[in-house]
Amino acid sequence: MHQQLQTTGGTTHAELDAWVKEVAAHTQPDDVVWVDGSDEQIAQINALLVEAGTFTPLADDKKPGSFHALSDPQDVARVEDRTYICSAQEKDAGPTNNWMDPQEMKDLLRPLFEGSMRGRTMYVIPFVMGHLEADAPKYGVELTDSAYVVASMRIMARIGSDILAKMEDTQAPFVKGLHSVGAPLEPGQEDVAWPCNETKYIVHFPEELAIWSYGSGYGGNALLGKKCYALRIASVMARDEGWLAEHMLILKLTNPEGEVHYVAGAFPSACGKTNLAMIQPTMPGWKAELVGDDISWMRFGEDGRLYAVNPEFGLFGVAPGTSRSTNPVAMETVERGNSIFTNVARTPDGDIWWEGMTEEKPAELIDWHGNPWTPDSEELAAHPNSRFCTPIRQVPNIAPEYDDPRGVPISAIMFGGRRKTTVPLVTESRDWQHGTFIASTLSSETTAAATGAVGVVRRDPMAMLPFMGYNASHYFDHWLEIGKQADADKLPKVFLVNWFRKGDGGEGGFLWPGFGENARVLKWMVDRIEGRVDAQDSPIGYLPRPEDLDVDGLDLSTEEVAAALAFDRAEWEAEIPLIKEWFDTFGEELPAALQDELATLEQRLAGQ
Ligand code: GTP
Ligand code: SPV
Ligand code: MN
Repeated sequence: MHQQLQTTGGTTHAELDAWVKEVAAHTQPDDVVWVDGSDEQIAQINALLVEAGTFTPLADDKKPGSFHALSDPQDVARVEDRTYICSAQEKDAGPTNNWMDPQEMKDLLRPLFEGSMRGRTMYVIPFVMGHLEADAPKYGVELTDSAYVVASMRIMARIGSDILAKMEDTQAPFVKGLHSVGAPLEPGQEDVAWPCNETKYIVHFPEELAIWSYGSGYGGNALLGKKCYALRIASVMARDEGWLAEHMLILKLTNPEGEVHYVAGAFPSACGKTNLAMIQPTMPGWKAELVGDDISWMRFGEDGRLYAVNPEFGLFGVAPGTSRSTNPVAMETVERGNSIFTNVARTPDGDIWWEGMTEEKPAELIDWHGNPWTPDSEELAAHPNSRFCTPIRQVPNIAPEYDDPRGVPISAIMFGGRRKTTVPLVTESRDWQHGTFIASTLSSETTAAATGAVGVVRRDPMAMLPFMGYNASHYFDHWLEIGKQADADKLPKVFLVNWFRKGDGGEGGFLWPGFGENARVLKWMVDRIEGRVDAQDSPIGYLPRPEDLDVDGLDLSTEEVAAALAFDRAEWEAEIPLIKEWFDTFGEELPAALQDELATLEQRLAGQ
């Protein structure tokens, strides 16, 4: 079987060749397979995954070329408490990251990786994050003993021979991603459908541009191009090279007059990026197209504006809650097939289902534990962090600019989270520094995207708390610095949004219908950018006057709209000590500009 998959003998890239040999000698796989990314090779890998029981093929008339995968029930999300930034100096990891001395960490991990690939194949996946035609393409290579990772990386990143060839041409530097599920097989030992290890480590060595991931086969823990590279390692590169690597969607908006604006939006995990990136505006004449749904790399163009590129090639989206009414574009995208569905439920006729997909629940299912399920079952059919993994090119309304290595000029950046109270539907910051303050104090209720408690309010600055590859204070400095590099009128306007505010002091239902109706908020932002509409000043920033929000055809009363938009002084007074407590985490390192902004907020709240 493996012999057939052997595609090349190796590489002429000297550093890569040496590293592959060194890792193979240490992890002791049965064979090494170079991933060329071809359809034939991926078909073979998918067949192996079906044979191993990891994949169940879905019916061709439902989801062609697609597979259903069920993980180990203990391996369902990112593991933030097992994630480390091992910079040489502890100070460079900062107070928000786990840190260990790099040498100590390697001494701890080397014995775990020793022989960890025994009985398995080690795959070599050359990939590029962003465009191969970029001025300086950002290369990576992932070595993994998981065929599921290969099949997923094929969807999520640009991988294979073209990338390797170009790396070889220039002997280009690359990020070294080492991944093992940590489940070696003894001779004759039968494999399980989802091998993994109770012990998990997701470790970054920013100075060496290296990632060592052990014990998990899931999403952001294992697909190393995504959070590990494109956010944690890339944020360090971005700091050093003067750009931004952010947890942001990128959306192209065209209004009925034909004006085009590109906006970016940072929301913590499972807080609405994919949904907003695929929005179908409810207002007549408005058009939205997707550029990116999770990660944005932004740098200044020659015209002094900030340009954003989506470095990914696929979507790894939260499944539950996705339906024809909430996100028809996502439904259409996965209908085109070629997708992997992990930890959703399977129907008897070879399709998939998750909570929220249809109003009526199917009569029978195989749930995410692999057990029979009926609507009477107490358990959820799909895990709350179950995901679809699907090629971005299948998105019906993908913006053609997605393929442009120069990226798209950003007019506005939104920050948002899940807050039942306090944070109004939309607030415009007064300037870049105030926007940086708002972003640095961003907060949200935790979700199932990471292991741990769900629904607890935590600060998630720039929606990057789990993804900053360096000291958060220095990261804030970098944001402030970026703001000084451009004319104020060329910088994106910064907005704070909250689709998740609830009535009755947080106990009631959502005050705002969300999803396609969020376009009404986007319209107000565009009008602000174009200087067409006024706003009212408030202690927290500029707010829309209720009459300025386009509510034509919206099924809400004037009072309901006002409640969604309202600034509540008492709630913000209660927020101040929480922000202070958050800022205390950073001590003296916190940029003075952010302390100034906090003082200004307090003064404004006190009516001075
Ligand atoms: P990651 O992929 O984890 O980074 O998540 P994401 O930010 O892309 O979140 P996603 O768009 O997948 O949304 C997560 C959940 O929030 C889904 O269950 C959605 O149905 C729900 N959601 C998204 N947008 C809205 C909205 O406008 N209103 C409400 N009430 N829920 C929303
Ligand atoms: C997130 O958690 O923000 C995700 C999913 O986008 S994962 O790839 O698992 O990080
Ligand atoms: Mn994400």
